[in-house]
Amino acid sequence: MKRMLSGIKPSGQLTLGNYIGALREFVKYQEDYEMIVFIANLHTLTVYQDPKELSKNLKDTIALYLACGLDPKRSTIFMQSDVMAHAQLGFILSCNTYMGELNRMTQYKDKLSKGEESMTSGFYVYPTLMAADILIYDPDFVPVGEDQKQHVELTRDVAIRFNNRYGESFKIPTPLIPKVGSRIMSLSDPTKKMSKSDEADKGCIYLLDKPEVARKKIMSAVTDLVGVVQFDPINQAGISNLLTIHSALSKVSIPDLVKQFEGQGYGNFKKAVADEVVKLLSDLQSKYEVILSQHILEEVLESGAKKARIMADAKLKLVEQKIGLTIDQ
Ligand code: ATP
Ligand code: LTN
Repeated sequence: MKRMLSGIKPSGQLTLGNYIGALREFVKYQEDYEMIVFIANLHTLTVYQDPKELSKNLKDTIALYLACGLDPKRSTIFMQSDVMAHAQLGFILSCNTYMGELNRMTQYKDKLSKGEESMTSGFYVYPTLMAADILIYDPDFVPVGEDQKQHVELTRDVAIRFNNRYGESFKIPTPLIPKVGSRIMSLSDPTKKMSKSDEADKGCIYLLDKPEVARKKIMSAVTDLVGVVQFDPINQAGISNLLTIHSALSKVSIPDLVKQFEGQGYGNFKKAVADEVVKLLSDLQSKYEVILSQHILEEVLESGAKKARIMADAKLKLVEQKIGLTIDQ
């Protein structure tokens, strides 16, 4: 069975973008792959987090993972900081990554161009920790949204370099980008990604939003003056985004939706999108409440970390031997 790995950074409440672009895909993948899914809590520290809020986000994230259908019996689910080998391999890999490579990372360049003054060094080297998260488990595939593809490409480059220098150590992973929904856009500014770290709350649907709040957000989503429901991301970014959301949730293809809403105004179409979103949120939230009431989260995380440590510690040991960090050469 091929192995697949991915992580979610719990730097805020999970969004509809995370669900469509990532979580929903993971649940499907566990049918056919050995899935390793972790909560990248160390990655959140690259920007300041309020400790209480972070802790709550971690709890909600893991509960929502389970509510979405990730099954701890089939998949390895754990918290990144519970497996210490990630951080240790992260440092080793940062010593095999050039600053020129990190300077080319889009997320870094974006922050730099915005004149961000409080950029931490952790943020700068974060792609090398991500490379460690991946390479330490030898996965075949890494499913990520479009925005993370560049990081998986860097991971491949670093792995190839390391293998050439020190001998075969890591499997070279392939990024997997979902076709529909790899980039759900903000409802208030459809030229930007729907993002949980975005301040504009209106543009983002959180999985724990009250259904009626989510409905309002969809109904007030930015559209255009064209007045025709059609897929044209350049000229009708808002409507195209809503089509993507509807299609991802209802599984009706975009061309079929366009036919279905031909000659109808945006109001009717938005209502249909809102119905799909409300259906999803109501279902997820009732499962989430049940999971919280069962008090199983710690047990799930500990048993996941136990499985993960066995794989990660073995890989770290091999790497340490290869680079001469041990005295048994
Ligand atoms: P941030 O919103 O803080 O920039 P993020 O949501 O991109 O962070 P993660 O939570 O780590 O970061 O993302 C988890 C997965 O969800 C990643 O694979 C990411 O690409 C995907 N994802 C996040 N936002 C969207 C979106 N708007 N559309 C599709 N996929 C998304
Ligand atoms: N960097 C990712 C989260 C992440 C991840 C990973 C994804 C951390 N480690 C390993 C896939 C594989 C993000 O910000 N979305």
